[in-house]
Amino acid sequence: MLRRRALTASALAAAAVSAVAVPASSGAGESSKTPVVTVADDYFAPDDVKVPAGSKVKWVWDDVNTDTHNVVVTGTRPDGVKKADFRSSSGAVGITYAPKFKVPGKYEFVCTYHKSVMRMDVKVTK
Ligand SMILES: [Cu+2]
Repeated sequence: MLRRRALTASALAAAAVSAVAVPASSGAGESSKTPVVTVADDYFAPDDVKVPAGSKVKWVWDDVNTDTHNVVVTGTRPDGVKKADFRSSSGAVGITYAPKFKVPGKYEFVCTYHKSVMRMDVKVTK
């Protein structure tokens, strides 16, 4: 398990580097990079992300997954944000999900297939 996490961490680092190289299509002048979260069997890495309002967070499904996963916001979310606003499709591999966070506050996400172990927070600052 430790070994697996280490591999994922280096894959994450590589993904983060390529994310920096690709400028955001909107948000002129923004230089902030988009955090990348790996969706794996059965955890999110990292499981705590902080971004300024207006940023995206990009979830990327690990290529070696055998379980089905999704990313769904829980009841822990800012007022005015609907549950339907943050819900990815479900699958094991080949999925990316990169919603934009406009409303500041704390968002909790789960994989609905592995709720007890796959949970994470996104904190959006003003
Ligand atoms: Cu899952």
